Amino acid sequence: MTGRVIKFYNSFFFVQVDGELIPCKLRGLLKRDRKSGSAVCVGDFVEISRLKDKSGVIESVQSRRNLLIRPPVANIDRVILTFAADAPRLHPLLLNRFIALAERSSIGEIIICVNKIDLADEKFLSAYEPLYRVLRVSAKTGAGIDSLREILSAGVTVFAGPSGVGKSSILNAVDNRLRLKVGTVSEKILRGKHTTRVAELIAFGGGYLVDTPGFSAVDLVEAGIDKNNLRGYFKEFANFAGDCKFVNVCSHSHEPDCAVKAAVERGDIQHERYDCYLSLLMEVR
Ligand SMILES: Nc1nc2c(ncn2[C@@H]2O[C@H](COP(=O)(O)OP(=O)(O)OP(=O)(O)O)[C@@H](O)[C@H]2O)c(=O)[nH]1
Ligand SMILES: [Mg+2]
Ligand SMILES: [Zn+2]
Repeated sequence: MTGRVIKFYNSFFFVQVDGELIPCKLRGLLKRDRKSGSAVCVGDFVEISRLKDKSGVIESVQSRRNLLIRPPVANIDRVILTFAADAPRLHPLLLNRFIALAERSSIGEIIICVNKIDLADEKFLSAYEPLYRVLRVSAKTGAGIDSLREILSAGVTVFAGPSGVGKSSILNAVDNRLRLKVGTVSEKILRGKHTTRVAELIAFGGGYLVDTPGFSAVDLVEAGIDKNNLRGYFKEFANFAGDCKFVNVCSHSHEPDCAVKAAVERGDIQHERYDCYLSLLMEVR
């Protein structure tokens, strides 16, 4: 039987086969390469066999269309990078770190969503609107939730972002039957307690929503980002990089006659994006 992994919980992969949710263990062969990455992820399509006790065994995993690295979710259609206008405040470097990671994961559609617009005015993201779709919402007042809901009606959508920004709250606002657990920011920060513990595919409309545990410290190197590929994840650089003197190898940092740097000086590439690029480049070097 073929099914889809909906969640991993209590050492079982829960595989959806037609209308049924089957708790499955891994075939020993698959288990072995688990430490080298995830042999099976939420979102994977898998072949399973049934045991007498109604549980199952995952025999093999179908090849993935894509894989979001943090949190690991396979075969997704869009990622909504979620932040808060305040509490916790949004910083450009964190935003660009998340964007680079999403670009690295080959996700078709990357959307930036700023929640808690009832708390503070959010201005700096308008500079990102030529690059990515930006949504401004409030789970509390319901502002922007209708247009968000429309985007979610098909495909698999993952909500990713720091703890406390309100990912679970937004999903509850989108569909009040979900009743996902929500925690206070002070609980999360003072006690280091993340409210959402596991990523889970939740059926919604014709697709799935994925609530994920928040995270902030993302190791880019661990995600396969290095000094040679990082520039490829700043997509607007590609419009200019062909004119660099050291075409294809220019890191757009110290080289002479760099067309990306020239574009930054002319204002054709946003300064903030470029500064974040340089910071992340230092980090992966
Ligand atoms: N003022 C305001 N507070 C909000 C809004 N959305 C969520 N909150 C609050 O923010 C806190 C965190 O919300 P959660 O939904 O648990 O955040 P999360 O991103 O799911 O956090 P993790 O599961 O730990 O990753 C809660 O106290 C919510 O009530 C909003 O739009 N406005
Ligand atoms: Mg949550
Ligand atoms: Zn260059």
